[in-house]
Amino acid sequence: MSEFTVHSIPGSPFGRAALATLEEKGASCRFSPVAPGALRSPEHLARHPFGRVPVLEHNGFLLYETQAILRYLDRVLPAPALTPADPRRAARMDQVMNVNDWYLFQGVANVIVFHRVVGPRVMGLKPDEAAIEAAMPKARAVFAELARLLGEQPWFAGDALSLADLLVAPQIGFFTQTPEWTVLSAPHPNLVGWLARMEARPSLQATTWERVSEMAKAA
Ligand SMILES: N[C@@H](CCC(=O)N[C@@H](CS)C(=O)NCC(=O)O)C(=O)O
Repeated sequence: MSEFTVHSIPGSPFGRAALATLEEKGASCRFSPVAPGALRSPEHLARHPFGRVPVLEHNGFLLYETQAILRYLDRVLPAPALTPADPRRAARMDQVMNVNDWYLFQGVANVIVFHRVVGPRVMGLKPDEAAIEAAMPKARAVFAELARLLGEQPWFAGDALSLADLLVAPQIGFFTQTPEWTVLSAPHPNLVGWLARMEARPSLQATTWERVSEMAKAA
């Protein structure tokens, strides 16, 4: 049995970042599906008091918050390193990870991706067009800033893949399934190229919504 267990929901971009990081490290893991209706169950709240996913379990050690999970994996599985040694590159990595959590997810992905992709697919909801429209100015600003931070580098922290790429790619990947992507991506060919490089990686290919749903069925 694998020493790592990821408790998550298929389709969760944060869960995918944890799974993709394990893939990049060549580490196997057990996927433990959490039913969306069970997020507030006593069993799950004992793992994650805020009732979210993912949660990593490693030989009895439980950890929630995706950034903490990714950094922990990078420490206990040091090769290949996914944090730059150079302080400024590492700072850029940290900055992009926070942009993901504070500006891309909050008020942008959790509105646009929710109403366009997750709500319709998981709950059969109709998109709230007014909410999507209201989120667009912030979405434009966030994509412009991510494109600026990426610049002409292959990866967000420079020449080598880092935890920032693995956290952001699952989140941005969802936008390609929305009509808003045409407008949001048009000014940023560097971001489009980066996403194509990310999605071609075996770690991302192994952790699509469909592949994680298969893991959940097999669990
Ligand atoms: N800050 C958390 C965010 C995790 C998060 O929001 N996960 C979503 C799924 S992608 C979730 O659990 N949503 C359940 C809910 O909002 O009730 C992390 O980095 O792990």
